[in-house]
Amino acid sequence: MQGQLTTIEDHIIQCQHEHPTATGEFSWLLSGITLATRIISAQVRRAGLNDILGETGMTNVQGEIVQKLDTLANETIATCLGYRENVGIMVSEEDDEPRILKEPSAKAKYIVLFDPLDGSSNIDVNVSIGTIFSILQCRDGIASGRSLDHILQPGARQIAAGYVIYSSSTVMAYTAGSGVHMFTLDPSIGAFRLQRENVVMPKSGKTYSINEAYRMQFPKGIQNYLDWVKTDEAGDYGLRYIGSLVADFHRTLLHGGVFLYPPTKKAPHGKLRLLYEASPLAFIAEQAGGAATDGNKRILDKVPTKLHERTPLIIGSKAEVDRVLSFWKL
Ligand code: P6P
Repeated sequence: MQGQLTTIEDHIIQCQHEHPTATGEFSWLLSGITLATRIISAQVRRAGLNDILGETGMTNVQGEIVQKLDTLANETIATCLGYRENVGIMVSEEDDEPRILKEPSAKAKYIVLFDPLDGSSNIDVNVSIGTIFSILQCRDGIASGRSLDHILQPGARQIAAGYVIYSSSTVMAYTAGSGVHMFTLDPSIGAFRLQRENVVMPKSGKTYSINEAYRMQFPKGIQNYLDWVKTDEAGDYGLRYIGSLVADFHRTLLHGGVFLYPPTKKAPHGKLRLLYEASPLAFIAEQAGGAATDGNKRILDKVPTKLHERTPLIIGSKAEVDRVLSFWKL
């Protein structure tokens, strides 16, 4: 399907024989996300021209200062998904509680979880930012009204996951369990066009991505890894850290290497959120042949205990993730 004009919606429907979730209703759901991210992309591109840079003066449930574009992105996604009759519950990094759009039912069976604008502290300095999303299915047989019972599922149960990076171009990557596929937004037609099918993460890569300013707060094993990468034995490792998870992950997916956000004294359980950051990116990483762990457990096996649960995250090429673990677990 390369070359011809294949939109993401076409792709889902054309592949539906490959996996059960890619039915027309799934394509309809995903079109709500692509519509929202097209609107967000347009706003991000004009951020310096409209009065949407800077802070709202509010603080979110994460204790982070909310940027104007955070709020805009959050409400845009909520509005676009609100028109999808098959979405029952929405979970956002920006919302204290889940939004119950419709009581979970055979019809309103999907749960969409998202970080509407990850890396938003970088907005004002024109650094790449992104949207991350995860799609779960409501569980059968659970009494309605107990939304957390539907939401707190391990990442291995995701129906689909993806991200959109707003950078020199706007690129969406998604998986529905049959490989990772990448699309570039073509502003001239307002559609995401197929760029690459079945993206494979390089099996290894000498790029490590971590905020070394926290070195003294990391576990000793991580400090030992950070010493090792600088030795002649390791060879020519390079450090790349954008400080925007979606951008650091996108580079890792395409070029290989490893991204690390270990526990720190300030964030003893890690800084990144399990349900709508680590889990969706772990699904993509594994579908592309990579790996993702919290240092003890595969990210996709972790059963969340609360909505905004945080987790340490080591994600990237399998050989590099295994190498980090070999130092951490010494
Ligand atoms: P630090 C952005 O605020 C974010 O949530 C991720 O996008 C990014 O990977 C991380 O935090 C950066 O955190 O502590 O290095 O500034």
